[in-house]
Amino acid sequence: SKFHRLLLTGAAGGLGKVLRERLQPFAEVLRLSDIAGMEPARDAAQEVVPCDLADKAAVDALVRGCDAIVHMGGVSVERPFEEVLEANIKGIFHIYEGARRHGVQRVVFASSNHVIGFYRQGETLDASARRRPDGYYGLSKSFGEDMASFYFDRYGIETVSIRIGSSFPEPRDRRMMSTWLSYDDLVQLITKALFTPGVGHTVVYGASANRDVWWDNREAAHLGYVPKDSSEPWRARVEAQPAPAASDPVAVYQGGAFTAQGPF
Ligand code: NAI
Ligand code: 15L
Repeated sequence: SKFHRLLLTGAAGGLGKVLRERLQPFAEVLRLSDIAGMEPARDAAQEVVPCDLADKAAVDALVRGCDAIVHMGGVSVERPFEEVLEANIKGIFHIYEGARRHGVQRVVFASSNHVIGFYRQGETLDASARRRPDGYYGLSKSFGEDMASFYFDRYGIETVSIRIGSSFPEPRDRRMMSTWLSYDDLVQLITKALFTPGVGHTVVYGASANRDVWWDNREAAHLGYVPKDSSEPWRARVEAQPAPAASDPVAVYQGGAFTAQGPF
């Protein structure tokens, strides 16, 4: 199936550029938005709409006319609270208010492993585990998940919050051997999140079928997400790198280095 108009925020970002190509088949019109510069629309099947997520009126206009939202936009690393507040915390509120006002029924929210970043590596978590955000960025994603929960309970807007691990072309370090999410698996997860009926507010971890994965997705089995890729082909190359000290946060916590960044 296909949406009439699908909104992708964060379209200029690392994942946004991938999704710009890979989500096009699922929409007659893909509306692409970011605060950073974007490639111009290729044809009538694309709309490029620059927008600051912190601007409520602009986000309201952005959401108007869309049937679903893939919300990837925002600050994606640990930053001073004031920056996270504008882009992520006000931003997610503006997205849901726009959705409510304009009757959008489905949101896919790019949450992050940094909502549970202070668990130790090797502990297995499911979606019900108490959140342990590892910074202002992780706190903003935790708030975003609560916003999604509230807008479902109050207004029936459905969301899948994907706690993305590390979605890059390849796993780059030992931690990413567990947290890596391939682009193909990301796209599978987002399309299931868009089209599975009756998701309410579902929280799912975004990881590939890695050997030592830390996350249990049985609570999100209704999505039918079955990862196809694995970090295993990169093991030898990653393990040839010098190992961090056993006490280094990158080797201790699921959130890795984010747990020790700042304060800004
Ligand atoms: P990215 O930083 O490359 O892309 C985020 C985009 O959001 C950027 O193009 C940026 O210009 C835009 N943005 C920032 N502030 C904005 C504002 N005020 N208004 C409008 N747009 C704004 O990040 P990436 O890697 O593409 O991630 C996409 C999403 O997925 C982010 O929300 C990130 O937090 C989340 N995520 C990504 C992970 C990964 O491994 N790539 C892991 C976990 C979560
Ligand atoms: C994230 O949430 C970030 O957006 C991404 O840049 C990576 O740092 C990723 O987590 C990770 O934990 O590897």
